[in-house]
Amino acid sequence: MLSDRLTQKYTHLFKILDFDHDGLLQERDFMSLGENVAIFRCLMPPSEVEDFITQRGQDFWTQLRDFLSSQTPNRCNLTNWLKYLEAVVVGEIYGPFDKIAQQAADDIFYIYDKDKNGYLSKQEYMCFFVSLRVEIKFVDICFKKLDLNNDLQLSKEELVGAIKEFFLSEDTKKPGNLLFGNPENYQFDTRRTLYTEV
Ligand SMILES: [Ca+2]
Ligand SMILES: [Ca+2]
Repeated sequence: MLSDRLTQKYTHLFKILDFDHDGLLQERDFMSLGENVAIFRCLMPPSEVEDFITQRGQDFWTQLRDFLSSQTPNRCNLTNWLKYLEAVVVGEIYGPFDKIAQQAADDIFYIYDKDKNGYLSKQEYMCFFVSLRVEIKFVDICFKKLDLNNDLQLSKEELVGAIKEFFLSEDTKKPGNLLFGNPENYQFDTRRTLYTEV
């Protein structure tokens, strides 16, 4: 059984990924999100990074759909999403979560480390935030907390640590909880939507 704390964080992520805010994750959410990321990353076709974003969105959806095929109902409502992440973080589906966190950090750096210097600047992290439509007012506090050594940039190690804390930690004080904004106060960037389970 998932703890309240992890449920809150995973629900926060669900709301971010549910691009059309209909209470279900569908293929179109990942396509729209990918397009949004490409726009805020200022990518112009042809672009290898844009192709990568599209591919990752498709891969993610395919993996999720495979999991859903054994669930009832077989669509991705919040309940199934929580079940899915619970299975992922204990290493039940794709192996150790350490490897998944490393891969996710590699992907985030590939997309958002625009100047390819091996660090995410605040500007680059802001692009991550905005492209996921996380409310921008949290960006300063989140960046500051995630930047553990206060060098005003995020290293890949800091990001990997934050990803692990977000998905695994029960401790409400861990900086990684703020990776995708404040999970205690989800607000969509330009409009608010009431959530109902579908
Ligand atoms: Ca949706
Ligand atoms: Ca950079």
